[in-house]
Amino acid sequence: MSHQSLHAWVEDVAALTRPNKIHWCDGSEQEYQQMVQELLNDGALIELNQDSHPNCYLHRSDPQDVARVEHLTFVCTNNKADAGPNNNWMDPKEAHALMDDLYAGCMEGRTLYVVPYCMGPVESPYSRLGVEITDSPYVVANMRVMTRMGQAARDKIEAGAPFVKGLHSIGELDPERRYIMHFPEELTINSFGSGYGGNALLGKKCHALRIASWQARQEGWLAEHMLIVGVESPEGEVHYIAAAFPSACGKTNLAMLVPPEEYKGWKIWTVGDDICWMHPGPDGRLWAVNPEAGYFGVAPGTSEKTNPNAMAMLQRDAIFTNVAVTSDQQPWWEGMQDGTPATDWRGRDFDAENGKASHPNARFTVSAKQCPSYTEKADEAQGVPISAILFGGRRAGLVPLVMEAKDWAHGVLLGATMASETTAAATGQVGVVRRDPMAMKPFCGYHYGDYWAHWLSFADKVPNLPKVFQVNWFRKDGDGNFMWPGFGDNLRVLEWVIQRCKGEAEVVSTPVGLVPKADGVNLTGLEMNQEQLKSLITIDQSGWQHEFSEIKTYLDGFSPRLPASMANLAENIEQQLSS
Ligand code: GTP
Ligand code: SPV
Ligand code: MN
Repeated sequence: MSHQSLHAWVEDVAALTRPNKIHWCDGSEQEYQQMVQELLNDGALIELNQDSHPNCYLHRSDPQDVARVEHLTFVCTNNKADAGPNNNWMDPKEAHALMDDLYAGCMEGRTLYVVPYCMGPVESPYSRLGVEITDSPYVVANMRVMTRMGQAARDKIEAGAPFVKGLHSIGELDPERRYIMHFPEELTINSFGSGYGGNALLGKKCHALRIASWQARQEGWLAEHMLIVGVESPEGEVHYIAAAFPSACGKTNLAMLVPPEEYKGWKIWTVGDDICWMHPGPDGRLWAVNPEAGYFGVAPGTSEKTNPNAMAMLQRDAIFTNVAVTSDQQPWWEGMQDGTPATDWRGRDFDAENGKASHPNARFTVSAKQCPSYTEKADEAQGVPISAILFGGRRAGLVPLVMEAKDWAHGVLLGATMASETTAAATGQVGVVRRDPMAMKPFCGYHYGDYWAHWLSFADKVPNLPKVFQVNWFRKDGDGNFMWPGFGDNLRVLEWVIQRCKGEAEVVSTPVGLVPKADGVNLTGLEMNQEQLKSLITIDQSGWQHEFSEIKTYLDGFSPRLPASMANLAENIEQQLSS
């Protein structure tokens, strides 16, 4: 791909979509301010209280365009089987014809923005380039915060570096004419009819996960839906942990947690909150970079108590989407300790009878550098070495607070068989338990059987692999209350995880994994006692037997590409559970 092909592509797209104007984004502050001004003028952005929240704005999306749309998201591979049962598939020719029809003349009266971006630190060998063409200035403003957008990326592309081509139009925001299409073999993304989050900010889920996971398999690395956090002990030793939790299941919160009071001298360093690209390093460890430069985080539930670092980074230079506002134009959402909503996320006078003030998937967009726990490691070319990988989700029962895999292959099985309650991050029913392997169900750009085989292949390639754990912050008691305090107190679990990585702390071996001893997790300062912790880490044999019978049926759905060793391991664990 070259300079020529970027310009030729932009010309082709312009001929198809017929915009009034073409704007090549340079990513400058001046350009951003100009974009904001235009958005303010036409009402797409609303100024928030500039005294309390300088440079903060509110966007109200179309009420029918508030989350990712998994049923309208497709992976268009030449061979249907390559997309796997985990993806919607359409023939590439058919998909292109459908999209070209939608794109014909769709930018009439609008500006076409060319958004060159780099996923990952610009000078990193692990980084990847892309160009998003969009007719949404809101998308451009968000892409500037979320990616390294502008001239530096364009220069590299014009010098001949390969790039992913993403074409996006909001169309008429008609849910009946909305598609998110991926052509991994062409390194191309086509998105139409939505202006929201992962549907529209194409660098994020479309490029950095669906397309990148495809490339990662071919090239021997991993593109994952994981946060990256550094945990520094009082002795100054830092361990980096990557964790895959499904959407709205706690990645942003874990990535920037504030240690509990008892953890004097401990520090948390945030490298990433959503996406992690991992490569085998020269020292035989896995090294991770965060391809993103900003956070598109869940607002509801974020408070001084749960996530003070997020509250601090949201005081300035942030875009809020679908939050409520107070009478003095400050952003507001459910869970916030101060303020009262005057206007709901749709701009109506707030009426508690009428439901929530903010949308459950209301979000903030903010530069990573504004987070008090930001570390310059997030901009280092080689990334950070990963000591442990966590898989987690929302499970009201069964899954213990923490459990360690017996080896890499078992860790892959833990990831492949995880399940979680659905959340408002995607359209559809909320609170239904579904399998979400590696938190990648909506994002894996190819057949899960091939994906697990790829994960398993690291055992032969990487001598010092991270240890793998499964965690669950969301166990509930009979009254429906969370049994574990979560948030900052999750550091207590991370401490145990790090001890295990260092070969310390004892475990109890069970058929499904290694759990801590009852006094293994530090509870100092918590109201919880060892008896309560025990109920969080005890393995319910018959419950797990039932789980494994479901797991086996689920895994069978991926044959013939399901790795035989994985099926055997599941079988073996089930036998241990029944003996
Ligand atoms: P995406 O951006 O959609 O990928 O979500 P995420 O995984 O980053 O989730 P996030 O950290 O934004 O958390 C989602 C919701 O879960 C928020 O309302 C949080 O307040 C809540 N949450 C996060 N961590 C915990 C926890 O440890 N315990 C409990 N009970 N809730 C949590
Ligand atoms: C998620 O849903 O996992 C997100 C938000 O991080 S979105 O960008 O909409 O995908
Ligand atoms: Mn996410």
